[in-house]
Amino acid sequence: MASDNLRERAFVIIKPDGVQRGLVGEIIQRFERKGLRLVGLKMIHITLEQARRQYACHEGKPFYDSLIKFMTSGPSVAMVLEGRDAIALVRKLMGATDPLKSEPGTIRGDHSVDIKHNLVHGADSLESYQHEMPIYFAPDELFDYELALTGWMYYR
Ligand code: IDP
Ligand code: MG
Repeated sequence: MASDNLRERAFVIIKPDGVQRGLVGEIIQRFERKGLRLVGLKMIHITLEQARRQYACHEGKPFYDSLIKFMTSGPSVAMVLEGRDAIALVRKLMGATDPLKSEPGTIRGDHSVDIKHNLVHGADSLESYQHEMPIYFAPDELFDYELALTGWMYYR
């Protein structure tokens, strides 16, 4: 069931392959069109330390070293999106990790063929949001504002 919190925040990274492939606008547009609004946005080159902190949960897995190398290989775009059930919505719009499982209509389902080069990262729970977002954003880099269209998007 949908929550009453219209201000849940989700953390997303467009990975280096998304920047290299010129898909930054396409990916941001999908989130905006759905009704999520940007409250933070910046281009970053993820450092080794940031990547290790972000992916601490995957340390020791066979793909860990190659994932860290990939994520630090070039510029990425980090963002925070806000809206009802933002975390789950972002994950739905992203699609599954495995290209054979990501449905057409999702970002990964429409644009990626590889389990590693899958264009986007999205924190998958409130706990991971709280762990990951502060690695990249300072509090004054996030914006509180109202959208005039809110009343047309949400039943209250
Ligand atoms: P997620 O990004 O959909 O949450 P996770 O299982 O958390 O997927 O894995 C983190 C990232 O590690 C993936 O997005 C992908 O880039 C990479 N990855 C996951 N599994 C594999 C694998 O089996 N081989 C290579 N890279 C992988
Ligand atoms: Mg994950």
